[in-house]
Amino acid sequence: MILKTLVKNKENNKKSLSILIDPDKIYDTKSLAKLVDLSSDNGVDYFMIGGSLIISDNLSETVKFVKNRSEIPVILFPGSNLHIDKSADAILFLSLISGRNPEFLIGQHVIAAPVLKISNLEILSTGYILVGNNANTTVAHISQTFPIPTRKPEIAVCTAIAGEMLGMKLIYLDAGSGASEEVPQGMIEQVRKSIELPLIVGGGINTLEKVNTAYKAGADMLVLGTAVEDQLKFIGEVAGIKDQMNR
Ligand code: 1GP
Repeated sequence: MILKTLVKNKENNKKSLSILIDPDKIYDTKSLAKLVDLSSDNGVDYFMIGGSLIISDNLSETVKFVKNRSEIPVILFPGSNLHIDKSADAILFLSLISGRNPEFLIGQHVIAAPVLKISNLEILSTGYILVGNNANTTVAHISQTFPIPTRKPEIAVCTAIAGEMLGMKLIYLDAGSGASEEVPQGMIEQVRKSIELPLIVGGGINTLEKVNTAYKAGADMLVLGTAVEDQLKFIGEVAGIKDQMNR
């Protein structure tokens, strides 16, 4: 059970690391194999597979490939109710609580629910909070929502508290894939202090300094995508920081 592990890790202040694989971005099997092997060797905790678009039809192939090659659990990170693959281990059942688009708050969920109910996927109910100063990103455009501005941590705090009160099990602060500005340290700290739930942080984390800062500010799990695609050796370096913190 992934949720149980995440809750226990949070209680013990143990950090975890997820690598995001966007099926649209990694085309050749050789580089995907390398990414998976390096992740296994370095103790990466989870793979997340997904993205807000998924233009290619590589999703189920990617999940299968990763599952065949490693023991690391695969969590789907869906951009819509079309992005379900039953051979994964779990799915982030995301409600986009920073936005006010009913489709992404509850609409897609209603459509996906019966399919998910009969799958073996672990359902991870997640309050998904987009952060950033630019509504000009893929995720903002596709979701037709505005992110929470980086200088408004209090909105993120109230949103996370509401998510927790609504019974969600995880909170995910995301600056969006490839973001030029990551979720600010102060916002992570304030959200961390306001909720008991495990806190996931991602988007634009592309240096070891940012990794350190986000973990220290209170992120229980970091999600890294773009920086890993750019340089596979980043996996080992980040895992090193995580291990050091968990010692
Ligand atoms: C995006 O948080 C993830 O949803 C990862 O972002 O690709 O910027 O690492 P990056």
